[in-house]
Amino acid sequence: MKARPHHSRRHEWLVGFFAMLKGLYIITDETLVPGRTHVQIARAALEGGAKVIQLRDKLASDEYMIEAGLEIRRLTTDAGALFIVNDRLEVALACDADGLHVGQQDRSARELLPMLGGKLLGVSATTLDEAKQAQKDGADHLGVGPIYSTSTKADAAMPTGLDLIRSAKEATGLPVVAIGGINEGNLHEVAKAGADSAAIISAVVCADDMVAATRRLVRIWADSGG
Ligand code: 3NM
Repeated sequence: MKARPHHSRRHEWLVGFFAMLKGLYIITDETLVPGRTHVQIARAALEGGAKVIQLRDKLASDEYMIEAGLEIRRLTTDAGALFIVNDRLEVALACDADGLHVGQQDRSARELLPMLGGKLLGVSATTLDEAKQAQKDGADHLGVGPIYSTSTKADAAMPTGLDLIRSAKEATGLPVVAIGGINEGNLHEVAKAGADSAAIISAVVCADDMVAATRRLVRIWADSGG
């Protein structure tokens, strides 16, 4: 599914998106395992059954990200998966990604929304207040976390625990993507806590076999009622 809705079709598009935002959401990261590229990670995650791929690179040039993003756009379209770009509006637009994800430190949702042309907009929240504010600012889904402690994000906040998944969902009615420290040992708790999706970096990117690791996570998610 591709994000080309006219404004009047946004509701219809979002309903379709909510159905797709269920399951494993794998975020690419080229800094963890030297030589593993965004495209390789995305390809493996999709082969393993990921439903959403996010291209995330805090250091690379827009040009570099666009080149990777165009390939990930093709791969996600072929797999029937969603493609989200972290932080970089220009990259999301150039690659025709399905959406953009921003953190609390990135450009504000309110500022970005009019420039997104109907694409999805996810916002990270670490507290219930941030979740409510994100919704007011126009977010259509939330990234909630870090649920557990993580060393993948240098400036990650203190772990929120699982309760924020349900409270953010109840307070906003928005789909919730849980993130931070999620792995094969705790994914079942995240599914049972009511998350729509689980966003994962290191448990896939650092695995010896990224396809097999994604497959195991997909299985755990399904077996836990996610
Ligand atoms: N954002 P891992 S935690 C990118 O809390 C990111 O908003 C977070 O990586 C947040 O799955 C995080 O390896 C890192 O813990 C997630």
